[in-house]
Amino acid sequence: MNTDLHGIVISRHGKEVLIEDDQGMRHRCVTRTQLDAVISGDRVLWQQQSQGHGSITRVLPRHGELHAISKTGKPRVVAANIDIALVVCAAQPQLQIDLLDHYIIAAEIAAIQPIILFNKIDLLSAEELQVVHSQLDLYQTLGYRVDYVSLHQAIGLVALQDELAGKTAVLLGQSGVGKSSLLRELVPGATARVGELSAEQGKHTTSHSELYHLPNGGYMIDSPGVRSFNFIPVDAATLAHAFVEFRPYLGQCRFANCSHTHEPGCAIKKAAENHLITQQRYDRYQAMRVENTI
Ligand SMILES: Nc1nc2c(ncn2[C@@H]2O[C@H](COP(=O)(O)OP(=O)(O)OP(=O)(O)O)[C@@H](O)[C@H]2O)c(=O)[nH]1
Ligand SMILES: [Mg+2]
Ligand SMILES: [Zn+2]
Repeated sequence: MNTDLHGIVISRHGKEVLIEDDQGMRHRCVTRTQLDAVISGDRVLWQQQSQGHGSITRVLPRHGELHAISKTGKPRVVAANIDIALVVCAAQPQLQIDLLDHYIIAAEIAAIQPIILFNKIDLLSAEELQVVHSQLDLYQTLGYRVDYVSLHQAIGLVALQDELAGKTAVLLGQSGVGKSSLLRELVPGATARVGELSAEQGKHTTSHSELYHLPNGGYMIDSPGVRSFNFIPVDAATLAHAFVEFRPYLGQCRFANCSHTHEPGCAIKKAAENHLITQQRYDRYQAMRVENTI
């Protein structure tokens, strides 16, 4: 009779799941069909079948589960047991604040701590960098960590490495911002491919989630470049709570089920009018509510 062993999921390719056991040995495992959602970062129970091969019997309960809508429109888990979402943006491709908000809100909904990483500062003049600061200072005010880095010039990574030690982080951000490059800096020996041309897709983009060890303990997960990122629909209350600056006012509206759009006596609207919530984030809430509420 086989005994159940513990493992952590490194990556998944179709039905085959690569796991690592407590001794750091890797095994190719098959999953049962009902365990379809097993993904990088999952802690699993598994049984050895032969040298280097096994079968997963159970996926252990998760925290910090990140969902996205796949190209076919179905919700899917991108990564599991995440503590930190490293939201990478860059000088090139151009910073998209709406996308940044989407990543941050998705992280907040999943109770994952977002950290914003602005990469490729080597491409910007002092004036241009100032413009970026004026866009990202808001997020610092909201309590988020914002790091300005250049992976090419090795600027700004030391403090981040300390912050990540012992945690599990996932890399988010649009294609080309430098997620795989960051991974190669943070994880010596990582083989993540950095955007060169491939015949098939036009780009060597990362095509599946993979988990890597951080040198000071903890893990990093490189997820596929999410182009049209969209998270699974949430109700208005969950969405409002994901906007951190709304939280002090939640529960103070005249109506308990206030959508913070048109209702009289809305504490959120009032806070926005009084500039305690920025117009930009209030508008983003409205837009996301329309797009995402069930
Ligand atoms: N100038 C400059 N270029 C950088 C920097 N970091 C990364 N790049 C370049 O940006 C390009 C994209 O980097 P990747 O790491 O492949 O980007 P990615 O986010 O993993 O992209 P996907 O896998 O498609 O999601 C590569 O050509 C890198 O060499 C930087 O600090 N400065
Ligand atoms: Mg990549
Ligand atoms: Zn309200």
